[in-house]
Amino acid sequence: MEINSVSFVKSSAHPRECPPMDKAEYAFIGRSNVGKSSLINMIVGRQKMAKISSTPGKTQLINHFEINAPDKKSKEDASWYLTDLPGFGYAKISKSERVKWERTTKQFLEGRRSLMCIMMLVDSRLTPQKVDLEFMSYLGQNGLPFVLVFTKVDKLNKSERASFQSKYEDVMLKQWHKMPPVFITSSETSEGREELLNFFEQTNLLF
Ligand SMILES: Nc1nc2c(ncn2[C@@H]2O[C@H](COP(=O)(O)OP(=O)(O)O)[C@@H](O)[C@H]2O)c(=O)[nH]1
Ligand SMILES: [Mg+2]
Repeated sequence: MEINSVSFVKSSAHPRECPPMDKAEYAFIGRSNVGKSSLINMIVGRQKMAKISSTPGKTQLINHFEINAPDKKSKEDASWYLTDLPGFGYAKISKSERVKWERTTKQFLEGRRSLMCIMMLVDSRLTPQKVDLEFMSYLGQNGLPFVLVFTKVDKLNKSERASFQSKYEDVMLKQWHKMPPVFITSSETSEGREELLNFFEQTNLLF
């Protein structure tokens, strides 16, 4: 899929400041440093669209990006939002900041009716982290649809590459009946980009 244009819409400190819910939307979430901003940049093909932070935990804003691309079916252009959400699980964050993050994020996820899917990012080098599993439980309990996106697969060696996914699934399937859709990505090599764009294109049709 080709992208015509991408633009930064706005940063919002609170869900009520977010742009109108008039377009299909996909929200990227995961622990600080998992690669959310890098993945958005990789998808849109622009190095500096979403800011890549070297200070984890710093971005506490909801960032909306608007993508415009030709639609295969209608032949007209379609536009939708990719949303970069504040990261979680940053060790040095204060309790009050964490509570605030949780309130704002949950309010956003539960109230954003145009949200088609939550892109749950996890680092492919790590075994399932407690905070990630807990967050996915919360999504499941609230009926919020999500897919699992493995990041940084360029950092895996051959044997890690062969086994990371099944190791992850072994843990997850203790808690879930089946796996959500999975995407395997690298912002370094652009692996997974076509699959993600196809997913957005297909899912946009449901809006
Ligand atoms: N090798 C590699 N590094 C990555 C990848 N994605 C992100 N990074 C690095 O991981 C760090 C955190 O990335 P960032 O996108 O800011 O994470 P965020 O906090 O989730 O938005 C940065 O130093 C990125 O360059 C990837 O796919 N491969
Ligand atoms: Mg970021």
